[in-house]
Amino acid sequence: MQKPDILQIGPYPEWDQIPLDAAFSVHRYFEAADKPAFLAGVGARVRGIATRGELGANRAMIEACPNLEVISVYGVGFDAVDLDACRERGIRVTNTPDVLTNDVADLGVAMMLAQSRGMIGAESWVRDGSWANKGLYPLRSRVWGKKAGVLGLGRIGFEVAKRLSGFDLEIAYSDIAPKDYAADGWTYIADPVDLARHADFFFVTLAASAATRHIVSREVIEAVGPGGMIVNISRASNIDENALLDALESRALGSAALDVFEGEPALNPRFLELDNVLLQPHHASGTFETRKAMGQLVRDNLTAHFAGKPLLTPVL
Ligand code: 8YV
Repeated sequence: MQKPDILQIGPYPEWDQIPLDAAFSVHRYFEAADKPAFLAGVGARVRGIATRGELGANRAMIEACPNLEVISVYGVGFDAVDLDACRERGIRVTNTPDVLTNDVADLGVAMMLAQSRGMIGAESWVRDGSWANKGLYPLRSRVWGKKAGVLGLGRIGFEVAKRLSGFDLEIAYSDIAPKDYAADGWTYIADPVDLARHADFFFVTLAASAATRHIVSREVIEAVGPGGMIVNISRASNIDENALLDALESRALGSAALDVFEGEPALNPRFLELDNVLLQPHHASGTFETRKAMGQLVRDNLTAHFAGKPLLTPVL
């Protein structure tokens, strides 16, 4: 039987690439020097797209594939897929929820701890001889017992809040409505600005969409304030990045810990000048165990689709 043709938007680890190549006729978009010419050549044969959360699939790609049936995203976020273009043609879309939830929550909490306790600077303090030459490392802010605000109590937000409870933080959250699965003692605060006023640590954990763009506005950022920290493990588009940079520069916001950036992997050079931001390379789901489970789910969704079976984790 002929293998279905799929377009692969970005690279995967070898342990995913080998079984993907075995099951499908794979056209590697990311290796093409002339991408429009590549799409014009293979587009008509393509029945599936395998992509990554941050890469998605834009309208031009989708329109270049007139026989496209399904897009399988390696990631929980599918905001970079043009869903309108998919809806117009009945193209199915899948993602990889659940398998990455705990790792993403772990990294968010680790970023909060690392940034609050100055662990990156403290590491340099040891390595560059400052400890021996200058003495004790400057004091940093306590974490436990403070107030956390979690913007978006979905799967990842819930796991973040659960972990933060273990650090004796007082939890408040915002979402479109109170959640019945929130633990006793977690306070619902509808308005993000009010949540920000309450929070020492403000976690951005909501799924990104056009509706949530810049939901963390200048007003929200300033409400977190000079003593507060913003942690973003969702998508850069959820935060007004210019307002964030202004506030970090002026110290209207105390600090930030970020795994996602507008235009990543390039980032606004203003970030590199700041000593009050922890920068991470969008790797919250980046463990062997989780990435293997994500890769498997990407393939399982494609396989189910081409076998005429129900998709495992459809979003459209
Ligand atoms: C990336 C992500 O897909 O789950 C998401 O939405 O953004 C990530 O897991 C991952 O970095 C692989 O590209």
